[in-house]
Amino acid sequence: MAIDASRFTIHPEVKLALATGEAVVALESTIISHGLPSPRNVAVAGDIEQSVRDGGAIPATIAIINGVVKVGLSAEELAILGDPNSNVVKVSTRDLGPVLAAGGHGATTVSATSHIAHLAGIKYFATGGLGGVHRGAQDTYDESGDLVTLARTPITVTCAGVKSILDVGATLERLETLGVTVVGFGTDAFPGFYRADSGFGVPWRVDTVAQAAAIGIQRDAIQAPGAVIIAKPVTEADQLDLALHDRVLADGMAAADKAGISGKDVTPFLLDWFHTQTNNQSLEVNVTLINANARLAAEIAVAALKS
Ligand code: PSU
Ligand code: MN
Repeated sequence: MAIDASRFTIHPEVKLALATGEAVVALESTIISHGLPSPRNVAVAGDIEQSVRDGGAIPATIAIINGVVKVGLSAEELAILGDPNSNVVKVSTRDLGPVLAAGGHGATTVSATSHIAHLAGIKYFATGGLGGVHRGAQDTYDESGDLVTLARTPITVTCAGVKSILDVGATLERLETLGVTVVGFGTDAFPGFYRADSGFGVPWRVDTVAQAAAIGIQRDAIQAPGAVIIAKPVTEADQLDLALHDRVLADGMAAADKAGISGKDVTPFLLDWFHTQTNNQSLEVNVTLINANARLAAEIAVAALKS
């Protein structure tokens, strides 16, 4: 079935960039609606787009507004997503049909954003941290829908690893099983989101944007079905203190358990817990790393055009 054009609109600037073969970078919207506090979220959303422009590419933030998929948003649409009163649903791939059918607003996760970006012909995507296998998943089976979408979506995702609230080792094992390529950018250590080093290694490493771009190009050429993850660590100067991180995480998981938080609410709960309990230090780390990732994704997209 063809895409329903009345339900899928590409912003004119993004459309032109795609038609003329310019570099385009997709951005997710869950981080705006469910990952960052209002009103800072809207300002940060604008900054992330600017970071993509600074890297030489056109940003395409993806969301659902009034039941229409939007690839590239206006300032008004970013404001809707950032407003806690707008009733924005957190949308993973499984939620796309229901939210479109209901005609509501949706903020897309890494999973739904990758899917939509690929449909729109966008090959590069920047985010903060991927979802993955939650700690305690052997009992809860809580594993992010991001993993299976990345397994079947040929896109290059620049991120700071997976969120440190997860079971990082188990997530890396699942990424291997699912055929997702994990590459450290300038590092042999898999980044730990708020921390530069998660304590786990990466199977592949690159040190230049040209090398990073080449991997996506060869993945496309051989039609490997999965994503390439370019994992860029936050700098050691910018990372969250380890003792603070571990203490806040342990308290947050206990609090989530006590409050009966489950399913799609776990990640937003823990992110908010971090921001509150670290006096917004985690928020600053999050903002710093996502802007750095947006810029790097743009540079990789530009490098791919030249090769
Ligand atoms: N990383 C962040 N902030 C976020 C998320 C990731 O720094 O808000 C979001 C992403 O949209 C990711 C989602 O896809 O959390 C994963 O949620 P879950 O664990 O419920 O699949
Ligand atoms: Mn989950």
